[in-house]
Amino acid sequence: MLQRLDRTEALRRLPLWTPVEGREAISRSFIFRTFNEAFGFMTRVALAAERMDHHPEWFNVYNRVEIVLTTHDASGLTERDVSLANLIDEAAGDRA
Ligand code: H2B
Repeated sequence: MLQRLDRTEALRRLPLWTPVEGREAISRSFIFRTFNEAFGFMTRVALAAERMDHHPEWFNVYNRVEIVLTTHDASGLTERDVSLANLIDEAAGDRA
C-alpha cells in the first residue's frame, strides 16, 4: 500500500511547486522559448514517467506546460510524486 505524504511536508521539499486548490495535488508551470523546447521537455518527462509507472496530469499550449502531480492510487501525495517532481525539475533545467 502506498504511504500518503502530508502536502505541506512535500511542498517544503519542493520549493518550486504549489498546492492545487481543492485537491490533494501539487502543480508547477513552465514557459519555454518554443514549442519544440516544450515538447522536448515533455518527451523526456514522459519516458521517465513511464519507467516509474507514475504519470503526470499535464496541459500544453505552444511554449507553456502546466503539470499537476498526485497519486490516484492513494488519493493524495506520495513519495512517487516527490520523485517525479524532482525529475521534472531536473529536466526543466533553469526554465521558469
Ligand atoms: N500515475 C499517477 N500519477 N498516479 C497513480 O496512482 C498511478 C499512475 N498509478 N500511473 C499507476 C499508473 C496505475 O494506474 C497502474 C495500474 O499501476
